[in-house]
Amino acid sequence: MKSVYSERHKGHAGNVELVAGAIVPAFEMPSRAEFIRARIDEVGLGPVLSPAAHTLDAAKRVHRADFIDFLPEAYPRWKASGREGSAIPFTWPTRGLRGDKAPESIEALLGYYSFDAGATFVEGTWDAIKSSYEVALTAAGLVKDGERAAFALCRPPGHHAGSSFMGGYCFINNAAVAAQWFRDHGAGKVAILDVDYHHGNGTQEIFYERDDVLVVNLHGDPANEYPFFLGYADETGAGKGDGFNVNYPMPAGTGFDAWGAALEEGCRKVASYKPDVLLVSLGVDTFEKDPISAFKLKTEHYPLIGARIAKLGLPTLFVMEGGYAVAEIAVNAVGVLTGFEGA
Ligand code: SP5
Ligand code: ZN
Repeated sequence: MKSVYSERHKGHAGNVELVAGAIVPAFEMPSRAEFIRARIDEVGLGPVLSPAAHTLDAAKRVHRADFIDFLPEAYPRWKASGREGSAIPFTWPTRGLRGDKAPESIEALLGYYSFDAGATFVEGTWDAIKSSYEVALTAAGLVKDGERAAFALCRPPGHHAGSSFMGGYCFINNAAVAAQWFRDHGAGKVAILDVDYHHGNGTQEIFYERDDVLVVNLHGDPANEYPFFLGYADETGAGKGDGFNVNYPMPAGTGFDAWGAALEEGCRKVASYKPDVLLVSLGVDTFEKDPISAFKLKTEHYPLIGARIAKLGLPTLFVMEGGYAVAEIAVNAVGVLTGFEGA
């Protein structure tokens, strides 16, 4: 399987987050992608290509144009306003405040275009976001041109980013962009299977009223797990999209027996939808040792996930999302891919 990777992700470094009252290094860090990159060679998965340059047009097919135009401006404006350090959202227009009116101050804009403090900017962040987007589109091109499968080693990840907001380490929704790109390049129907531990709220929001993109999500129950405010089983789509969004929320402590059963059901939904192409939002934060998650999957289970997905017999684009037990995420993420290839 061919992979696409860019070292430009490394500029998105030194970010922090607030955990239990302490400012700590963000769990989403450059070594994540570096470990996966190294593991690809270690197991001989296949060639690793650099992404081709892309304009932002494809991003604006699923995101609001003003949001996409804001992203490259965010850090330069933060600096120009005399502020120091990284740019971190910290005020949000929740109920009772005006969420319809774009403010002027950069501090306010960061909140206007986000849902949490987890999308933070340093100097190299925009170039990393852009490279991650280009990685996804380049890998999508490989699948369109006839590869059975490809791996987009995206960093930063994307599935929490919605049509007009970032959050949860995500800025541009790489999987959603690629899904729309396939639609715009001849695919009639696309399915997205999101196996990241966290609900892919951005992907769900983007396609919620559409029947041409099926979205299936396996994740921690939002009653008790981030992103909390979306991801329940009764969210099945709306309007034309009714029946084309499927959520499998699961409790903390879920192991492979129950998780694998949900994957089986999700794969059956995908199969009966008969998509022209499948995207997998590949998070491996379901791992038992993930530092911010609570499922109990073991390393031996990841190849089984890949093998089950391969059985669908679809052109498949894997898009990297989360996973934070740094060294092990490489073995687990690439384990899914070798399991797919071996099937
Ligand atoms: C792409 C992705 O996986 N994003 C996840 C964003 C999660 N952000 C919230 C982290 C909450 C951390 N809670 C720490 C518990 C430590 N035991
Ligand atoms: Zn996650």
